[in-house]
Amino acid sequence: MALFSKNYPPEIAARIPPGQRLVKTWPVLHYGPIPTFDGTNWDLELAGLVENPVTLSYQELRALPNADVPADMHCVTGWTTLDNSWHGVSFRTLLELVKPTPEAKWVIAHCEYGYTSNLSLEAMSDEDVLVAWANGGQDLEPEHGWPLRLVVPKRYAWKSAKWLTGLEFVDENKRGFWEVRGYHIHAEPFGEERYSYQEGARAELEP
Ligand SMILES: Nc1nc2c(c(=O)[nH]1)N[C@H]1C(S)=C(S)[C@@H](COP(=O)(O)O)O[C@H]1N2
Ligand SMILES: [Mo]
Repeated sequence: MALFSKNYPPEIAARIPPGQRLVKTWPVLHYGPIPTFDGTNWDLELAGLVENPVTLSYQELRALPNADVPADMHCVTGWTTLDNSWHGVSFRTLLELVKPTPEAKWVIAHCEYGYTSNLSLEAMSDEDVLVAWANGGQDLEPEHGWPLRLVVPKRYAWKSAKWLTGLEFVDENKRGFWEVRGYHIHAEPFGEERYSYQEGARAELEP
């Protein structure tokens, strides 16, 4: 409808998934309170079906090879931001460290206050997936996930779990916080995979 259409140049329009609108500011969106972080009492636990489970202190995590990842962001409520620049550690670097066993097919992100999200290991293994502590050259604000968040650019942003405390490798699909509330396990914005009823019968089993 003309009322809602914006005349973006084609190269911009091509980056806005169906049903999404571009916003200029960076909205804050989450369920529940914002945790505080004072630099102590924090670690990242990498566990489950891996050869080498590790618990990383904040210093240990940041000492791993760092990565810069440009990415767009799409929230299932309808907003999209373009050209974010994330800084952190590539998920692939964490994979090399822990070495998932062949049985590992899914990854559960665990966060402060019990928020979880799940994704297939295949989706997580994309080269642009990272755990990040900075955006646009600045440390993340607490409301955007400080001290660490997951970033999965090619999936709706509820998969980009803020206040990350652990990544668990499992052999079956265990739905996360929004996934049990009717949202999609794969959540690809360009396929408009918003809701679980769109998943199809095999989705519970097939990564
Ligand atoms: N721990 C946690 N992470 C979360 C959420 C949440 O409720 N808790 N909400 C998700 C949703 S729905 C979105 S759209 C993004 C928003 O990230 P932002 O607030 O940095 O824009 O965070 C995601 N990560
Ligand atoms: Mo969202």
